Amino acid sequence: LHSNATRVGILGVPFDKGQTKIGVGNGPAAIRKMGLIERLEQIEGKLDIKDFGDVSYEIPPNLEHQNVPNMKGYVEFVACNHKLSKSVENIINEERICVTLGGDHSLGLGTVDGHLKSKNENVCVLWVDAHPDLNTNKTSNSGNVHGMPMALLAKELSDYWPYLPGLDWQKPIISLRNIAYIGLRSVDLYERVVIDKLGINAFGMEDIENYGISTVVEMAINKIDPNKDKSIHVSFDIDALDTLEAPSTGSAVRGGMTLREGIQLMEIVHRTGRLSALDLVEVNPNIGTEQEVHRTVDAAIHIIAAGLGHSRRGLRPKNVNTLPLQ
Ligand code: 6HN
Ligand code: MN
Ligand code: MN
Ligand code: MN
Repeated sequence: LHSNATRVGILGVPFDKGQTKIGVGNGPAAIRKMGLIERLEQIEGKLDIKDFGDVSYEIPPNLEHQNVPNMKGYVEFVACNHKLSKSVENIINEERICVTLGGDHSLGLGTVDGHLKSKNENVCVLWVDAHPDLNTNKTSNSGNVHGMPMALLAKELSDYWPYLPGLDWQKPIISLRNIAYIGLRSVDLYERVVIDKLGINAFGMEDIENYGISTVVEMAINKIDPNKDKSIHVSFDIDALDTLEAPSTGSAVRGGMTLREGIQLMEIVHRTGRLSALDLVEVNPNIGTEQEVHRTVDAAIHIIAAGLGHSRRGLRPKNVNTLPLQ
């Protein structure tokens, strides 16, 4: 029955040590509780969904007393992402689209790493975010590692890091040529320098305003996957959306994408047929009123559903002849 169904794996990562606000670890539970899986089950063509639960991790004894200057929560960050990388690799190798629910965006290190190690190793990344998350421990003003995953993943930045204990499993193996940003509007000084110097594909809010979201998404995908043969990883930080659309998040920046633009972006990615991993991160149910939390979680579910084929045109009936239309 399900042989042609799109296979999906859901993975929760209740990780919050990449930043300092309480609550982002409750993101996966809030998204599940509001009915993510039930909403996905209504998608046309019926998905084959398996929930892999939440990632848990232990700190290996040799890591316990390690630290790196200006990287808060370093040990937890390393241990959690190591475990996460393996889980993502396994889920993709089961031929499932891996949907990772965060948690803060430092988990992007583990999800992209796991994707690159899977059999779909030819990966390109759409990083949908108000922020580029491209700081090193030397350039970060906050010391929060959720602002650093892209700089750890990038081949071109490997020389800018000090020795990172316990991170030997993570190879900085993706070239920034295979990455595109969409939604940027809060870029730190050195992030700006790196984006300009290395010519990173960066589509900011002004590009969305000038060209429209469809053209921006198509331009971004054409840049990072010109031969249409790569496996697409979307790392969607909910703060890419405007604060009015997604208020319950820790690094909100006004002037962002509408939910409509986010949905359109994900529908276009879905239609490529090459979506292989989707992270939905930075939903913090401890920020804002009950209504604001509801709005934010609902937006997250709309984004995920659009990426997995939910159509705003509605469902087609299985058998038109049985409809009471005479
Ligand atoms: N995020 N650029 C700021 C920093 O602290 O490095 C903000 C990072 C935000 C990270 O939202 O995933
Ligand atoms: Mn982010
Ligand atoms: Mn962000
Ligand atoms: Mn709704």
